[in-house]
Amino acid sequence: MIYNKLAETMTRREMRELQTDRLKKTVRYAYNNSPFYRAKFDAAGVKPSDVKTLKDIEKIPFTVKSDLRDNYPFGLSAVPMDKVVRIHASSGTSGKPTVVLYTKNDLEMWSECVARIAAAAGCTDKDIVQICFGYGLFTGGFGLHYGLEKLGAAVIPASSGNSERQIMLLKDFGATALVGTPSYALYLGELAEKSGYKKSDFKLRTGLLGAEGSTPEMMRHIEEKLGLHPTNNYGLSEIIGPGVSGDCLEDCGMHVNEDFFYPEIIDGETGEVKGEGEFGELVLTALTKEGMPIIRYKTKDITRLFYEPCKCGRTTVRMDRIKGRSDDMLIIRGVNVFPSQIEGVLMAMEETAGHYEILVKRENFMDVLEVAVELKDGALLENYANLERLRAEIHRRLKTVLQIDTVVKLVEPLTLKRFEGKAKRVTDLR
Ligand code: DLL
Repeated sequence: MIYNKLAETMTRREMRELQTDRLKKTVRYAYNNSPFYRAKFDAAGVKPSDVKTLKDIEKIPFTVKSDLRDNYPFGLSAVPMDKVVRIHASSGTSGKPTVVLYTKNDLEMWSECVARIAAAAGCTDKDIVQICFGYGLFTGGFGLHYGLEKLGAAVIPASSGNSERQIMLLKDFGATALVGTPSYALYLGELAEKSGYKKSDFKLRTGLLGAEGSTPEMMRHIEEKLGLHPTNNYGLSEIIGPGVSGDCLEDCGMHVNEDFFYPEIIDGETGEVKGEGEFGELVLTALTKEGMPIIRYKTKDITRLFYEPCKCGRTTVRMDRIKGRSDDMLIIRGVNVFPSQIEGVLMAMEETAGHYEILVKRENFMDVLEVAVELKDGALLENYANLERLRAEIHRRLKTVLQIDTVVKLVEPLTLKRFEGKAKRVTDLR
């Protein structure tokens, strides 16, 4: 079902006209209301009147994460506090969180976006949806919650944690859709199996999974464990939270709500804008935001865009699943390695479960990449020859993909750390 036919099936020309109109308005709005943006534009010698076409966006300097940190907490605001009705923050890895502010209209737009991506993933008002994202400063819980309510689904605000109880609720309430991170969905599937449940004990049909990277192979593991159709959705706090883009059932990239978020792909180093289908860093501009306008935000997420209309009927631009973050990219002995490449290899093996850890260290001035992966069946550990064969095969496949040698460790089922929110799989000790 297409939630908003008008917005999601426009011709390219209509979309560009709408985006141009909204871009001009938002640039003027930011300049007039946000001291941060006024200073940024003035420093770059750009005036709102310089932006007449979509292409003119390239005259505007980028906004980066440190702009938000340096202006902590409310320095990017464009409204007085009496217009703010919600405050969220993302924890980030170091120092102060980045804070985001929403007006009533911002929340309305956010719910609309989430309702659209949930409908694209196959959810309807008949669904019973269990949300396993944390309800709090993180945008995942509340973001999905209000969007799914807007769609008319019955929402179970289970929040994160207490996995045994999550499984009990899934079963007893007959949840038909699950919302969470891919790694947590997989964990719930495993735990259900271990606790003696069968797939047929659940009515799950759809997984609305996001907030972290995943590979098609990982999604297949989730499907196998929970018997649902997993879909991927993307967003980030600085732009709105979840709802920036999401998969439809054609499984060919995530439809961007581009009447609200204008995407560009750039070369992260030079800032040069790239063409359709080329990989690069995603840059997003919120086209209607009031509380905290954000223009040309460098997400650090690596993806590419496709403009061809989709078989599902939507004409909105699609973004490929995130290949990695530019700051997640490991440089091992001079070679660029994305954790998602390692995941792709590991998840494609029959014998391994969905859990792995990546450790990078330096030994004798050399980078060492160590990959630990859980076996599906612990019995394999008792047969040295088979174990060694599997280890060598994983090593060989990783070498083909990464072009470097790795140290592969096979570990017993259920021994690596599990996560209730976003998984942290990489430790870099260098
Ligand atoms: O993770 C918002 C969200 C919540 C999205 C729930 C989807 C579902 P932040 O905590 O600000 O916001 O983290 C944003 O997470 O820049 C990406 O690096 C990563 N990310 C989010 N969704 C995906 C995804 C939320 N589907 C950062 N695939 C982003 C890969 C994702 N990475």
